[in-house]
Amino acid sequence: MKFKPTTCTMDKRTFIKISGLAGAGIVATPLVSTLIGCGTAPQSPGTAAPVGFTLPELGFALDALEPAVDRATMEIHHGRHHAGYVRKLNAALEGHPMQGQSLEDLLAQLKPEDTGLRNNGGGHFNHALFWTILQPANSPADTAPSGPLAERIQASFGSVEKALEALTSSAAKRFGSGWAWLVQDTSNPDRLFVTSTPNQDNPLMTGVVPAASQGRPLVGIDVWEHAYYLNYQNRRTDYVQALVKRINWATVAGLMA
Ligand code: MN3
Repeated sequence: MKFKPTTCTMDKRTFIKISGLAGAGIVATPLVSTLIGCGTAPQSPGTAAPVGFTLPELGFALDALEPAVDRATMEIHHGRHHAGYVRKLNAALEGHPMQGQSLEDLLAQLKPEDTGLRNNGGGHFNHALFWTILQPANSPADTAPSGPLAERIQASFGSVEKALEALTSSAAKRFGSGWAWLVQDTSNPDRLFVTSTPNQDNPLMTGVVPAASQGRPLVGIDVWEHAYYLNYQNRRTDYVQALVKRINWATVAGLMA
């Protein structure tokens, strides 16, 4: 059974319900893009309805990630940067043959020269995932991986600490703007790995990123300066170390195939 969103806006309650069910093995596990992704808004016959993706709401208050991420950074990051990717993605899709496709399908078809869709489609997906896998400091949700996710981390990295070290190191070494990822190998679901990509590229862009970076993204860490510079200035590693403590591992487990 494939989850079909009824609107283009991510609904956190729906997401939690679905990821909970998915964790119990009842339904196929959705990618975040499936939850946010429809290229066309519902249309009534005879109306010129607006077409496109919409900015998903945050599932928490703007200051809920403090002190790891400050409120001002969140305001600008979600309300301006992410909103800008959505707006430019919709503009790039106007009259484009890929208009109306899910974000996941769109990303998988991109070629390196599809600059507008690559930067803004990636920007929309990456940020939607980012907001989804973070949780407030006072959240009652799981704070450590468990079940199959914990087993796969153990088998792939040796321990959760080593997995987080690999992720933090990958984030620190990414030169310039980009993302560090925890990825599930699509041909061997028991294998998780860490990689990084430049700009707004991501592991779903199989026509763009190297084979070693392709797979199912479970965690994305934004290392663009806009994600941390107000509070951390050039201390990227401090930001990443604080951020990985805010990962909602129950949500991440629900994103695994
Ligand atoms: Mn960003």
